[in-house]
Amino acid sequence: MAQIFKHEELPIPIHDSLDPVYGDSSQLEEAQLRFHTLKSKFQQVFGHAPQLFARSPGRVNLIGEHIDYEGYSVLPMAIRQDTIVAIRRHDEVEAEKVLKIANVNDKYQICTYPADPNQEIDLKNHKWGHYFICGYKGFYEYAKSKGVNFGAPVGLDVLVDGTVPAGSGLSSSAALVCASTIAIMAAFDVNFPKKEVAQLTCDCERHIGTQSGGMDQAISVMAKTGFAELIDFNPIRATDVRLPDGGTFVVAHSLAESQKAVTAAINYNNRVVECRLASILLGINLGMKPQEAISKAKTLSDVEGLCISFASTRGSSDPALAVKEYLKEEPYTTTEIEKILGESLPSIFSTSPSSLNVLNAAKHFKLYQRASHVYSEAKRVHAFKEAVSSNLSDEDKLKNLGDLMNGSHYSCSVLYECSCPELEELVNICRENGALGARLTGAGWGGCAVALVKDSIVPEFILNLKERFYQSRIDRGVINNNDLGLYIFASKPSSGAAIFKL
Ligand code: NG1
Repeated sequence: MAQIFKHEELPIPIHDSLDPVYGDSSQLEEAQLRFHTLKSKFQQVFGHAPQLFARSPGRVNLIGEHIDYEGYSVLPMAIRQDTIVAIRRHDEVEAEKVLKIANVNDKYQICTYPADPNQEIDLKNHKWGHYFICGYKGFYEYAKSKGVNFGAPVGLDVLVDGTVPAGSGLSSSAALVCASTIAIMAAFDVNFPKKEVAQLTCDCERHIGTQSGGMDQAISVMAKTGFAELIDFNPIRATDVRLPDGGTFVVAHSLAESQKAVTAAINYNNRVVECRLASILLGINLGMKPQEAISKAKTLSDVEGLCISFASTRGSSDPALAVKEYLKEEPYTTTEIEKILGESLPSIFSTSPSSLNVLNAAKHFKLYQRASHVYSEAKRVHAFKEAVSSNLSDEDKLKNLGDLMNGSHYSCSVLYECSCPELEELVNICRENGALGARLTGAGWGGCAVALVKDSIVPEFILNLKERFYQSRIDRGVINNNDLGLYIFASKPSSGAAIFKL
């Protein structure tokens, strides 16, 4: 325990060479090339060398989907793909007080923002550079809360290089927000404990308009090579999980891009609002007064105790029993819910513009299905962790984990409705080709699937997936054959965020 506590208390590591993060193999050569390119491009764009670099990895969530924002633990691991941010802070005397954010990938045009940390992010006009501004605003808000004053804002030159595919469910957005925030911190010569950086980056990513949980930022900041992590919230905490030998997680992209920020009102934030409404209705049915439920039941974990007390009257400890008893399967209309609450929904959500967008777009609310998913998925996370630490043979452990992953996918697809036809096809092909389990990973509605595959069949598995899923897409020109490695890869747990002063 003492050691885990220490890890979270430690600041973001600062390295003067690449090998502590990128190892000493071909990955190191690749990284050396990336950093070299970044340096020369920085010089070319800004006429100066960068002051330092920060990197933060993407992640694949092994189990625990759409439950972090409900306060439940999740179990992701960091992947090798990451985002590197090169930065230079201007001197106070330099006239130009502007943030210039460029990307090594020409697809992303240079974005310019004022250096004002209080600026509003223009959510109607989505730009990739907004994610940097999330970090920028978050950094100043955090400094203010700690009573640190950095004086008048100065200009920043920034160059980004990311290898986490965008909209893939592998947390490209969190990798960018975390790397940006950490680069800004380092440029101002400050560093904070990892658990504080995890919380701060989670809070600041919400400036983009999604009501995200803290999983992605927590794993990106706190990951350790060789371990998946069980992430708990309130407060954020990471516990190492060593995965059983003999199995490999293969990540495969469905090639459907999930535009989470753009579709938030009908997808991601819609589910957050549905979970809140389900919590309030459960609270009322389990004895709370409507006003009390509205003010206290923010997430399904807030009413879990009441649900368990109810279940205990039936000889069970499963909160889902209360869901079955008190929520109806048919979707609820706004009028129906308002009648139960005695208050209009826009008034309940009046302080959250992104929730008001959800209310405007929603035709009905599937409360039974969403709550059933959350409570069952939370149990699967713990079952996963228990299976890993059990006395079972590695083979039986892997089989158990595979079954839990399949259960998670079913729940995401049928109850939470966050899958899509491409993901369904991909997950089925994975299972038909020998995966012990396969599921969508991340927010869903596109992006990646993760499959648990016996080590011995990994090359054959990847070849089969190429033939059955990717070949027709290569033939249609959706992707290039040479890029296949970007869309399907086996992944080992890699390390978390770091600062480089090279
Ligand atoms: P991705 O897959 O990165 O969009 C999102 C949320 C997570 C979590 C998952 C679903 C952000 C930054 N991340 O992940 O917190 O809720 O969906 O489990 O919004």
